[in-house]
Amino acid sequence: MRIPDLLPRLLAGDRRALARAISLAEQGGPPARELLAAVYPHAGRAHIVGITGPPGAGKSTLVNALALELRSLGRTVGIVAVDPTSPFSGGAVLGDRIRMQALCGDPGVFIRSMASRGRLGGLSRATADAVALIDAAGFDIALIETVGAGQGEVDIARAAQTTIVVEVPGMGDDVQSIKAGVLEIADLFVVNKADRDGADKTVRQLRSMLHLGGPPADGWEPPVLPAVASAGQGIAEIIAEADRHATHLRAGDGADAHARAAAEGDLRAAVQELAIERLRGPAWDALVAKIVARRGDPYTAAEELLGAL
Ligand SMILES: Nc1nc2c(ncn2[C@@H]2O[C@H](COP(=O)(O)OP(=O)(O)OP(=O)(O)O)[C@@H](O)[C@H]2O)c(=O)[nH]1
Ligand SMILES: [Mg+2]
Repeated sequence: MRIPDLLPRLLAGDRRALARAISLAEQGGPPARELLAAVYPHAGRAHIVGITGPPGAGKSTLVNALALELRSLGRTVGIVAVDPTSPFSGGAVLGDRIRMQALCGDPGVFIRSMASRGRLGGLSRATADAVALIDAAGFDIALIETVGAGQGEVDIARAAQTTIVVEVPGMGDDVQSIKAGVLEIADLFVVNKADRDGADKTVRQLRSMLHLGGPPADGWEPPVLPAVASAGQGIAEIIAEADRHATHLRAGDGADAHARAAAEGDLRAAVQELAIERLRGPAWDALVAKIVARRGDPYTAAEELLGAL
């Protein structure tokens, strides 16, 4: 389908057009850029919420429960499930599909799994594009599920306006088990599996860790909420707090700061993609060979290439 045919259907919220648009964006190159340029002015209305946390914390179950609750409130939801390994890794993704069947027939819900295959800039780029397309298609909320596995979660958190970090009881006394960097990106903590022993303790520990950091610079104290995602408990409270965070961003300069950081990230990625695309060729290959042979270095080679642009 040509972009001029795809675009009006996408903007009307057609889920099949949206799925095709995301596939097109994933392929990268000039058609992807044409599409993203055309939708850009139509995006920027959705509330983008990232959900991250360790493997098996219940992120997918939580996303499912949040989506059901949001639908009952009449709000539309686009879900991007980011699988850093493979779309065919089996269990988790298959389980997610089955779990999400209750949502499948609903035109107010869109679900997409992303895998790390593909283009330059990788998963975080592809995720940001998918979210922009969901946003342009008019969905009220975009939920991004990503497993907390390192730098990726921080990159993806950058695409989200509100980041929910999911933990489970049983951190014990080892508060160090909360990875460095995670505290900084969390706008909301959920202690899921609160039907298990030790949930209260984990909630208390997280709250005191947050207090140790002193009053937050932006005036937002991340709430710590217990939940039993598998039983739908605590879900309404999470939505209320996410809404409150969105309001907080709009009231302060938080939204602007976020929008600036996101725009800068988008521009940086675009410059990188276009520059490399233009520079690849015989001269590029010759420089690679020189660097391999240690007859040249990457910095001098980069200067040479950019000078030629
Ligand atoms: N007891 C209990 N189990 C839960 C709860 N929420 C989810 N689970 C179970 O925990 C397991 C993992 O849940 P998922 O939702 O797949 O977790 P995830 O974080 O998405 O896992 P990955 O995507 O593989 O990292 C499943 O067996 C869920 O049924 C909860 O609140 N209480
Ligand atoms: Mg999952």
